[in-house]
Amino acid sequence: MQKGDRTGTGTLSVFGYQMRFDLQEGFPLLTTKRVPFRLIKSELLWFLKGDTNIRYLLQQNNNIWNEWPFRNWVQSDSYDGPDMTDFGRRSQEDEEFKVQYEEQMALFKERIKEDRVFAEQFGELGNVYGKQWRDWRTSRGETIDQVNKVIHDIKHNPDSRRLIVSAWNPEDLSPERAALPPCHVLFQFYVADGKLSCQLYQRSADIFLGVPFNIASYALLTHLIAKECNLEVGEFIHTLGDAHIYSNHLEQIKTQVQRDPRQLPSLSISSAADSVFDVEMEDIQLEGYEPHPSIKAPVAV
Ligand code: THF
Repeated sequence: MQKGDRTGTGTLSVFGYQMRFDLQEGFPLLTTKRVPFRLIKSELLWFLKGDTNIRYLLQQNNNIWNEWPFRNWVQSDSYDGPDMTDFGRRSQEDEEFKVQYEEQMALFKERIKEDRVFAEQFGELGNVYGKQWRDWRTSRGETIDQVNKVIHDIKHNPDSRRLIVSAWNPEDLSPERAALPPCHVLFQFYVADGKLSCQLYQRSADIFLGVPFNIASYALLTHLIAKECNLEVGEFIHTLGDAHIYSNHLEQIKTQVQRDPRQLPSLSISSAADSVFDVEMEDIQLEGYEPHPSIKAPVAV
């Protein structure tokens, strides 16, 4: 059904949908358009480090999280450039504005990379995934490393029905505490027949842009954790809450669904990295990825 949304873009939406991917059949990266896997890798490694500042992403030339800190910057008292109110929508409607926006964004990115103090203040997304996964703060002032704990539990108590990591922390949902409440809210592991499966609950799913990233990201996480725990990979089960197509992605999707899927690529992880926390970009390689060409679309902010 048609449904309004926070960003004002407009969507077609359904509530509740589930997909299953057998990770033994290949690595689930879309072949009906090229999905930039290096961005998925660097984002996941960034989450796993517990990092919540876009500086690391920019150093890896990954721009997928820039819009949120940029908005904080242009709304702050320290910003004195041209008015950037509603930059997402306006840069699509107004060519002249788009030039200005791109200039300001380029300056912002340079400054985050060059100026550490600026990055600490304006590159922060707040208590987003990395924080909740690795450094959840309790009311008693303790911290919980959920990812480390779940790996320990998979190794020592694989039948447990509590193999869960939650990014949803009700205390941290306001804009002052986090740039965006988590979309991929909670994941659970399951061990059977020597295989590790993972199910993700995603409350809000941007079908064209986000979901291909999210599937590949959790498939990669499952591979990494399975390797550390000496398990094979099982299934990735993706459960969606509000599954939506933004109205400005419809043409792109019409093109995409006319294409025939191709053979899935396979993943190889270097044996050099014992722990998921030591894995580096070069340790993860994709083989046999021959997708249809990429299809561009604007991200709703
Ligand atoms: N907000 C919205 N509206 N959609 C999302 O998918 C989304 N994410 C994260 C946070 N907020 C979101 C950010 N993840 C792209 C991909 C994933 C993102 C954000 C943006 C994107 O633009 N991908 C392009 C390539 C970009 C590039 O090459 O730099 C693509 O074609 O895939 C959901 O987790």
